Amino acid sequence: MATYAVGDLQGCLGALQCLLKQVSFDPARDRLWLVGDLVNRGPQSLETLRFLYSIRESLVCVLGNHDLHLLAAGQNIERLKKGDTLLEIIEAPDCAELLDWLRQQKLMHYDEQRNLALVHAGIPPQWSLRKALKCAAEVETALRDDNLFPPYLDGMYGNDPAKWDNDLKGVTRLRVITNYFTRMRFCTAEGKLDLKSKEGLGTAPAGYKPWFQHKERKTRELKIIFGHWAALEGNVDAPGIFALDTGCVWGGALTLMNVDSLERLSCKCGEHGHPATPPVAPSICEPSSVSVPR
Ligand SMILES: [Mn+2]
Repeated sequence: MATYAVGDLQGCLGALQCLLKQVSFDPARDRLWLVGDLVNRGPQSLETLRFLYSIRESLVCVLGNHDLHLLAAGQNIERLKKGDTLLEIIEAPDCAELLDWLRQQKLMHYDEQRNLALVHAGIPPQWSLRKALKCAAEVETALRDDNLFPPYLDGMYGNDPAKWDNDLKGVTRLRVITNYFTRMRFCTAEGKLDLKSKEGLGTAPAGYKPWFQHKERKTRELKIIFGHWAALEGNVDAPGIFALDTGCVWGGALTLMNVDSLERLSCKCGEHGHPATPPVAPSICEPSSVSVPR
């Protein structure tokens, strides 16, 4: 049995199948961890989701901002933005089944034996492992609760407040938690977010750093696998931190890592006879509208 983690799929099913073939992935024996952003922008969002659903017993999946956006659009189709490629999912006959499965997924997975966490964007520096798990669980509970689910999705969008406060309540509290786990790149040591900057390590706004670079970070003993940040190109300068988003949907490659040997493989869309990926939006990695979580 082997355990692999794979970067942001965003509908790049061809590249995923290329990688699974390379490692002779067997769903009956092996495990696949997904950093989230399973869908959107890429060519085969619906088929990607269907494939993942078919091997769901072999998956560990955390949700990304695009997955949450899909859940929100599934409740209200008017939330779809230019460049989203999610309509095919919402109009599919098996949409309810697929989104019901997606709703059950987590914001954070923690593997105690490996001392390893899986998140989409990151864990803010001011949170301990215990705190992070507790906060992730608050959102996971809202996702699974029929009464909390609609107001959570309504209140999820937005950049404010930029910083965690234990006294936050309701959907505002859930929004900040969601922004940390699914959208964060740069923040201060106290966890104040800058959600506008999306480029590489050297482009931090004054006073901010990549979330994993703060030396005060409370989870620095924990190994963390994350995606979301294509501009890093899989490279970080922090021990125990593994960036897997290598921008497949933007003409880069999809990266798969064996979580024990740390060996990495990559496949580009279009390689090995798999369909090429024409990204819908030309040059940006995420929705340009501020009303969409990035
Ligand atoms: Mn993302």
